[in-house]
Amino acid sequence: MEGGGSGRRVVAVGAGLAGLGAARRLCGHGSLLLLEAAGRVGGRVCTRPFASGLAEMGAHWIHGPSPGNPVFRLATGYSLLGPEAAREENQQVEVGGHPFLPSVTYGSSGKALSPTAVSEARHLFDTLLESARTFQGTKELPAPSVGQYLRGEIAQRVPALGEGREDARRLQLAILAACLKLECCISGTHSMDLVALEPFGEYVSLPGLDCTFPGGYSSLPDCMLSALPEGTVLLNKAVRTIQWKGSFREEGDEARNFPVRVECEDGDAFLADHVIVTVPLGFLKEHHQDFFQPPLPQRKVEAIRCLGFGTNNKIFLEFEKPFWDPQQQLLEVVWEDESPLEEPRTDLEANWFKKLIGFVVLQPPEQHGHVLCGFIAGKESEYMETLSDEEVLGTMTRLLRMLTGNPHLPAPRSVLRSRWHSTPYTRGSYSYVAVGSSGDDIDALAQPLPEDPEDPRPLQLLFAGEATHRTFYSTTHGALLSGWREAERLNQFFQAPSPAPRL
Ligand code: 6YU
Repeated sequence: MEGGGSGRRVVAVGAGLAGLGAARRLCGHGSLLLLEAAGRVGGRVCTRPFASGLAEMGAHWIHGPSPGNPVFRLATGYSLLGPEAAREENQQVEVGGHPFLPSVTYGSSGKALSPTAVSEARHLFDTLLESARTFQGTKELPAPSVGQYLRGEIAQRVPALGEGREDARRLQLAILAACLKLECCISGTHSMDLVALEPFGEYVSLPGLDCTFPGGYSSLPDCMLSALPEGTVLLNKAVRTIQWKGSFREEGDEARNFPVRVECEDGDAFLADHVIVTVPLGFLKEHHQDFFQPPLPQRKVEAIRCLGFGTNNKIFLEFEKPFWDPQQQLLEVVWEDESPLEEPRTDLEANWFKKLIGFVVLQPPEQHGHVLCGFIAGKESEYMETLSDEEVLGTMTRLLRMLTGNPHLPAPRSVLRSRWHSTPYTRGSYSYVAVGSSGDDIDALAQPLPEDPEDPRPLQLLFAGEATHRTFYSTTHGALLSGWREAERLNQFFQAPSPAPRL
């Protein structure tokens, strides 16, 4: 062991980008162990083989690939990105979280919708969404949630929609309902009525044309793992409890007491001075009461309880031949009888697939084959997880036949979907700032423990992970930065002169 912190023992829990990032920054400062429940690193970055290429079960794009994005910088450093991502003009594009892809929009009546009608409704939606980001610090809010605010604004504009023609107006409303579903996928929530309006503008979009990893997103955590000394990461090592504020004695040559004891599900236990907890908010929501002994302070529990953590899943479909035009990269779905001003359907069994927003065409086909990637959020997505592959494939086939108006459209050859809600060590997809919470809750979640700055054994528990980043929550770069933040906190502590012993 070299450098400051020598002799200090650090355990990190969770080998996603937050845990791996923290581990890399801590290398050489004390002894370090990274415990991961799964049999692989990467967490919600998870690439699997599918068809003739790869499928991203979790994170898909680098959102805002530009020099200000640490995932972009790291991936560039490891030479993991294609030539498009390296182009400077692509790094300057402002997409505001909605990358533009050439698209076709299918209506539920089996016809492609007029691009003019679609872009008119989308333009209105984007304008309203932009205005939803302007309420930070406002005391008198027009509505508590983004969804209620948007629906209120849409309701006021109903008479002008579709230039007053009833059928055109109904179509505009149906497209606006589809826009709300897309926003649910982006925010990882069941309904935009659950997303708080006041802090909505606090999330920061970085410049850059969203890009993918030609060799799979998992190539990034794999490279990060290779950069760590062998033996740092223990896989299939699920942590059951973290006892802190304790005095745990380790026998041996350097016998001493440690404040934290990490016990794994297989019975192994590790003593530490500091533990960086990077488990997802979904896992914390379900387990924090038993996971930490003694329990977490009330403020931390409150943050865990009130911040949002929802589900966004993907359904990959492989086709023998494409039924879409080669230039189309996005196939969108609009249910023509829906309106954001009406209550959504609640019968999940009969209607779950209507929450699907559409499909991204995986590019290039020479690498992936003919593969569509559907996105579906919320309770409908969680219901989809309970179905068999055959049921999902059957429903997708019927849906696509209806949308294309072609009852003979060949069924997909194979299907693969994510199930993030049922994944025991994740329990959902990513965090959002829910009604009843704010950015302060994100900061409270990130706060290390014990709270007392005078505590003689500080920084026993540190918290990282995407849900602890106030402006980049829900992203890979937020996760990575949060891991670096906590590693830096420890490094600074290790380098600070030791306080004089209390008399
Ligand atoms: C991004 C994207 N993206 C799609 C889908 C998902 C996510 N994200 P990890 O969970 O990775 O690691 C924790 C580890 O802890 C894990 O390995 C566990 O096994 C382990 N663990 C748990 N319990 C344990 C225990 N007891 N013992 C030991 N180990 C334990 N992000 O940048 N681009 O395209 C997408 C997408 C389907 C599921 C995404 C995307 C989110 C990222 O994947 C995610 O944030 C990070 O990987 C998390 O890393 P981590 O280390 O924190 O946890 C206004 C406003 C809007 C706000 N949102 C806008 C942005 C939208 C986000 N984009 C989403 C879109 C897609 C498609």
